This record gives sequence, C-alpha cells and structure tokens, in this order.
Amino acid sequence: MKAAELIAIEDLYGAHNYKPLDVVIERAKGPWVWDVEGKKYLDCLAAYSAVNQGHCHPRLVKVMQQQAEILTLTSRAFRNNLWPLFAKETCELLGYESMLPMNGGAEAVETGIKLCRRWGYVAKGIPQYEAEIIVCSGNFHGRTTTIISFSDDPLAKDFYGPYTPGFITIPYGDAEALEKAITPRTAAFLVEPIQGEAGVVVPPPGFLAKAAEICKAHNVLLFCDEIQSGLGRTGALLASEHEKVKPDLISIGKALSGGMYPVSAVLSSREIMNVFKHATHGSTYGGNPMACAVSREALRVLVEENLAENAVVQGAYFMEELRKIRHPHIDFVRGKGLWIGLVLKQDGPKAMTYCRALKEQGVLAKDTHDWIIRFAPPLVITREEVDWAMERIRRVFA
Ligand code: IF1
Repeated sequence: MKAAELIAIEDLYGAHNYKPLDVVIERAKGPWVWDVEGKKYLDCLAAYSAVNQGHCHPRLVKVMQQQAEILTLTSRAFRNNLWPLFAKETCELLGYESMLPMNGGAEAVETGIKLCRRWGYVAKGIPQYEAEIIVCSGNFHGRTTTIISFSDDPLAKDFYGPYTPGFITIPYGDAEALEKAITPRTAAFLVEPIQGEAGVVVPPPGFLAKAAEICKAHNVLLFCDEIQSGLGRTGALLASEHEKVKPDLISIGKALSGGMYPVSAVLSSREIMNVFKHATHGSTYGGNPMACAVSREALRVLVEENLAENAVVQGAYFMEELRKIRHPHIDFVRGKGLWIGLVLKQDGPKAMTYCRALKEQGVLAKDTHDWIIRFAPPLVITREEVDWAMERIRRVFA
C-alpha cells in the first residue's frame, strides 16, 4: 500500500494522540530505515533511545526468534529459568543488588515511586500517608495518572485530574532549591540526569553530585530515571556515572531490550528493595522469559560492541559539526554523547518545519518544545553515517 493510503486509514481508525511526520516506515537495519516507497532514511531518533543497539540487531533477532519457540510467558506465579540470570547480570553490570522487572518505562517509574513511598513509611518512619517526593520542573517520566500529576506540561497533564498528591516541584538543576524543599516527610528526589523531553537539558556541572550529597545528609532516596539517559546514550552505561553518583534507585527501560519488546526495571540495594513483600507489587509480563532472553542479549551487545564508547566519539564529532553551521536561526547546540539538542532562535520557523525539511533530505529527527531539534541516532552509527547526516543537515540550513 502507498503511504498516502496508509496515512488516511490511520487517521480514520487510529486515535489522534500523535501527529507523526508523514513517513511510513516498513523496514529497518542498524541506523537506517526504509519507507513503504523504498526511500532510505537515517534514523536520528532511535525510537527515543530504545534502539540504541540499532534496528533489528541480528543477535537480538536471533534470540527473539529462538526464545519464541521455547518459552515466552510463565507469570510470576511460577519461576522461569531466565529471570534469575537476567536479574543477576543486570545488577552486576550496573552495580546494584536487587532488581524488579516491569514492562514499559512509566511502569518502572511507578514502581520506583511506590518503592520510595513504601520505604518512607516502613524504613524512614514518615507518618502514613504523608510522604513527599521532590521532582523537577520540565520533567518527563511517562504518562500514567500519577506521573502526569507532577508534570508541568499542559499537553501531558490537562483534563486528566483529579491528580495524585504528594509531589513537590523544584527548578531543574537547582541543588539549593532541593535542600530547601526537603522536610521530614520527604521520601525521595526523582530526577532525570539529563532531561529528554525538555529538550536534552544538561544540568549545571556538579548538580547531580550535590543533589546526591544533600539526599544522603537528609536520609532522602535519590531516584534517577535513566530510562532515556541510561544504557549508553550519553556515553556511559548510566548518565549518573558522569558525576560519579550512585543513585539509591534507578529506573531503566527503552534500550534494555534494544527495541524488540517493552522491558523495564527498577534497581536498588537489597535493603531498600526488601520493603516490597510478596504480593505487594507485580505485573503479568514483568520478568517473562522472552523479555529476559532479549534483554540479556541487548545488554551484552551494548557492552561487547562498545556502544557507550562510540556514543562519546560520534557524539562529540556530530556536535562539533553541528556547531560549525552558521545560520541566523540557530541559537546553540547542547547535549551529551549521542544525545544532542539543536536549539533554534524563536524568530524563525519552528523546529517541526526543519524536521519536515530534514525528512525530505533523508534524515529523521524529532522536534521538542517547538524550538529544539533533537538528534539521537542509534549508537551503532559510524563516522561515515554521521557525515551522511551532516551533509543533509547542512543542506537544510543552507
Ligand atoms: C511518548 C518524550 C522522549 C522517558 C523517561 C520514562 C518514560 C520516558 C525519562 C516513559 C518516555 C518517551 C515516551 C514517548 C515520547 C518519549 C519522550 F519526548 F516524551 F520525552 F523519549 F524524549 N522516563 N519517553 O523519556 O517510558 O512508558 O513510554 O516506555 O510519546 O510518550 P514509556
């Protein structure tokens, strides 16, 4: 079927909660995707960092196919042979003692929130139900009713109340404000080490380290949402590593399965995680053998193909080349690793206009907040492929 026909069907039968670029993708390989008309594009979004390992990585395809024929789902009412190994390997790789598996990212954040609150009551002794969690302005942690309760994006939040109470917002990157916001009822500080949806916002250097210090001093859990920033994107397995911070708990997702399958998790110390007792939390698909098999391989690919290291090298090159472009509508370029935001001045066309033009040239990028174009290709991208993208990006800004 032709693109126009498929778009018309989607518009008729699909809910209109998205307004995607009009490119209908049919197949993909590594950083490349092809539309239904056979046109090739370089994917500079990587499904919001879920395909860090590249599209249809052969090792992941193989494991997925093999596991599908052996065992896919047992539920946690019974044990399976892969969850123990997935838990052990992931904990060892990321430096944690205990892991709780879920599916989508928002579910992992919800799990983390429940863990923090429960820890607040059971371990810290906060009076029931007065626990507070401090969050940041501009946050994006998912779309459940509780998570959007502390969003400040009207598009994500409006018309979904009544909202879940118990969240206090401070400005992102402001350690002083964090310290001021802490009360005896504070259970945790939830933060993205680098904010994604806000437009690849890198906080001032030292912020996360300072926040960790403050949390420790006040017996407040530091909860880093590494769903987008983690697993190689910023040039480290976890973005918190850049500041030598070890959060009390982290949420991971997206690239945990390399784009094959929704898999997410919360990792923490055994002591904290142990506030969950049997039957107090769970999920039908969480920890299923299919997810475990695919994710174990996805993590091995990240490590064995040195994808975090490649993010450092190609990210620095990509950013350097972007910064060379002289154009009246470009304000500045920011980012970390292969997570780059090109910030436009607000007196020219909006980012979406540029994303459409880039698409015509064969580069798929996604705007955020009207004035920011984000570039976040799969971490398997080579220097030649960055050059390929840059040639077209330069053309659009010529
Ligand atoms: C959409 C953004 C990216 C996330 C962090 C949790 C989740 C996300 C830090 C929830 C999800 C997504 C979801 C997607 C758009 C997207 C996004 F622009 F909205 F912010 F990636 F940049 N924590 N991010 O970034 O994970 O439940 O979706 O698996 O349209 O909602 P999920």
